[in-house]
Amino acid sequence: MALAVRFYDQSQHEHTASLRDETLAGFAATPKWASPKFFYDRRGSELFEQICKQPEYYLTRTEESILRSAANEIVEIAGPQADLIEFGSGASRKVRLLLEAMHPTSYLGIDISQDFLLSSTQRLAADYPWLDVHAACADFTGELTLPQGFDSEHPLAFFPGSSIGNFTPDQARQFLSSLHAMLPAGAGLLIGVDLVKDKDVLEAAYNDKAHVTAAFNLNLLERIREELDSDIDPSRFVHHAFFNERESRIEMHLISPQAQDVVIEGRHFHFDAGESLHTENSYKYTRESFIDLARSAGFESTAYWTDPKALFGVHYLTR
Ligand code: AVI
Repeated sequence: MALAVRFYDQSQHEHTASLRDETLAGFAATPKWASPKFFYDRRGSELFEQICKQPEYYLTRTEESILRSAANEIVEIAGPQADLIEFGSGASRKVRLLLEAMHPTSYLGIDISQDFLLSSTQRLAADYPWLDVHAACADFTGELTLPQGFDSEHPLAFFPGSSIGNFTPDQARQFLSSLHAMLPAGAGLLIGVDLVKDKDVLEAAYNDKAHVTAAFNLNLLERIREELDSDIDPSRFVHHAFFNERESRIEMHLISPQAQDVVIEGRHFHFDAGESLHTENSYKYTRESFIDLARSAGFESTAYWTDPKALFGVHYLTR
């Protein structure tokens, strides 16, 4: 059944770098890197959903429990008229807590993974027939523009999951500044941010015993092999994740245990034995260090919630 989701394809925006261009640039660099935004093809998005269910990955369930208990306060602060814009909407599960508490007129989900975005927003449209559902396929690490067709005087931006942690602090400031420029004065930004904590707890979350995070990391190479002209063999790489205390970030890498050469789009790349491809950073903030960052992008801190173990923080920022 075709459901009423208004869809906007912003993925071919001129500022959007392609998998091909970024992969070639990252493999040619020293040290080698790949952009984490390319984790999220359909399989990657499904693996990420599996990660969220792993006992070690406390982020998702903790953020959900915070949102559940803070939902009424959030509605009071945002006001009854606010429309929701979700960045990195993925499976659009956490937003349900807000939709049910707020009953907004419209919802806009923005995600880079088109199939996933469409199926999850169609589910929202089916479950909430009173809701005007919009979906924009876009890379919001590039330029931020709201699709013409989605119009709201009182938007509440929602950026859950500590996805802001996948940006460097400079990129995060830039993203927050673009969001600040895009939102009208007085609009809110509800944002989930993972907190700095014991190294063992952090490292366990990115090295789950079921190896789902490893599969998620390696899927990036599957994608390069399938979508680009490449002989790269994911089974010749291993997942490695650790907490870099100085930078306050989890780093994910794919290590080549043996020396090897790979070809991508006709270009040859050499890996020494033990050499790494750096695939992701996941920055961890304190309550204060995140508020400082948000202030530097023009936001005010209006409210903050955490869980009893202070694992995760949810900030309400006002433009
Ligand atoms: C989406 N993002 C916030 C996740 C994180 O924790 O940085 C992605 C992830 N990478 C490995 N596990 C989960």
